[in-house]
Amino acid sequence: MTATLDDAAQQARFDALIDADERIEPRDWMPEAYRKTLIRQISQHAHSEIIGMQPEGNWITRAPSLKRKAILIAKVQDEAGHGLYLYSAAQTLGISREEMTRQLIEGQARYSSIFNYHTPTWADMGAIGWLVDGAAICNQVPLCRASYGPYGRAMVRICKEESFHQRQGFEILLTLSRGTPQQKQMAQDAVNRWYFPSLMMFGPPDDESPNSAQSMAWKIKRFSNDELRQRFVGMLQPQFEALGLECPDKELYFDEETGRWVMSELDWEEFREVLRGNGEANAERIRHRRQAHDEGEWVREAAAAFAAKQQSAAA
Ligand code: FAQ
Repeated sequence: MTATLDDAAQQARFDALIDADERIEPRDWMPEAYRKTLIRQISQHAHSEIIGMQPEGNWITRAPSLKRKAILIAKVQDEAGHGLYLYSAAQTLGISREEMTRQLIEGQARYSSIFNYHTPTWADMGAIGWLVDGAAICNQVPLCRASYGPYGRAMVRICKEESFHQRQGFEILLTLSRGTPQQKQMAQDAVNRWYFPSLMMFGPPDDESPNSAQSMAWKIKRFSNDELRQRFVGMLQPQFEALGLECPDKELYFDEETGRWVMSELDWEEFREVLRGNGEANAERIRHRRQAHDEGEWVREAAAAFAAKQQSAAA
């Protein structure tokens, strides 16, 4: 029946679903700009999960015990799974997995700025789990209510796994913080390096965020970049105390009057440079991903041959 509706009626039906906080599903008509925005955000998100495997994957062979190694392997594997759910959600919008992969390995696609930093010490695994997965949860819990059904549903499972990831990162830092003075220093040093970049994961300040207003009107995003950053900073402060570590932002205070955290100015020039591809690890991340893609060609060929064989057997 919807196929007979004209554009204005389709738009009115779409607006009514959004207003009523109902979900848009792949079968539904949607404005072209809504589809494009979702493809942009979901594919960037998927790429982040996939590229995000690299900084931690780098430590799998060097984790300090068998138990730590098993946990880290499981975590990195979870991130691969998140990438796959998200690529599948994006595919429901009409873009192919091949096209998204091409955009990534040819360096045309964005992925989170945070994965362009190096991981020189074991404590970085703690800082990534606590701060990076922590920021990811803060950003992604509201996305469980995103107006596009396949995206919101993918986020539910992803968030459950991310909260395990955050706790494992916290526990690594706690163990180091209660260890020798050198171990505690290593934990503090990792937190010093990851704290500010993790705050930039939420995106540019609201007055420089071109996509926020429309994404919020469409109920893809439920909170602005700065609102989520505020929430995250507040969440971290008691955890710093529990860890016995210091917050690297020495100017941070809570303004009782406005009810907001006042933090030192983030280095937005550094953020822009990372987005331009000039972060410390951008080139390495893409080179590595391209190499993995090339080396995986025989696996894709074998999977396609197997699928064709099954199909002809079923015919
Ligand atoms: N990095 O107008 P806005 C994870 C771009 S998953 C790079 O504010 P929007 C799990 C933005 O794309 C982490 N680019 O944009 C894990 C836009 O450029 P465009 C990923 C950024 O979309 C843990 C331009 O700046 N999470 O960590 C960044 O409304 C450990 C203007 O920005 C998600 O992707 C950035 N940080 O808001 C995995 C969550 N920020 O596209 C492994 C879903 C902004 O116009 C290990 N995404 N840009 O060329 C979102 O919530 C939103 O897309 C934001 C940005 C909040 C990231």
